[in-house]
Amino acid sequence: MASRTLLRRALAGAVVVAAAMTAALGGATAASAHDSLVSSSPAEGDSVSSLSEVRLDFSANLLGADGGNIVIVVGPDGRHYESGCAELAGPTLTLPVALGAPGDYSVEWRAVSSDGHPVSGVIPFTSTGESVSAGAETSPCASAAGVAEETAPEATGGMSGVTLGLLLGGGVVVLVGVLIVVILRTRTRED
Ligand SMILES: [Cu+2]
Repeated sequence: MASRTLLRRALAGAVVVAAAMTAALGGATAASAHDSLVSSSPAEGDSVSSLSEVRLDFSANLLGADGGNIVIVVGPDGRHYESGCAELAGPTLTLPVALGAPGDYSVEWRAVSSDGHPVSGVIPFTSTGESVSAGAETSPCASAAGVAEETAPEATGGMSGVTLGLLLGGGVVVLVGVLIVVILRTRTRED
């Protein structure tokens, strides 16, 4: 009987820990209420015949951390068509641009949310206008040059290291719970 009580306690313990892990995961998701992009010019899928400035409007004032807010414009040839750095004014980022040959372009942005978290995205658009720039291999904006590549993958909402760690941790907890149950069952039989 004592073994059965132990077994029940172990099971109850495993369930409680598993529930706590689930709650932690749920909490991590709920806490990700960052500022979001409200509108942009150009907007996703827009076709423009001329463009001298990209404008991104967010749901709250962004943090103006040095180099934290980055916007670039990549052309059909993979070259940079921003002609400077993004400028922050409250909830709005603006970027001077000079586009090249007609084709598919994308605005790639990364911003520091008012809660300190980075948010990012990609806005594809099409240019039908005449080329006014040959573009550049790297961004003319020093703070954008180093991080241009990391803006795109984040936009798809990939699993963060923290989420992955919690999932792995949850798996280990479940495994330990199962082991405890198996050990206790074996002992019960021996009794
Ligand atoms: Cu956040």
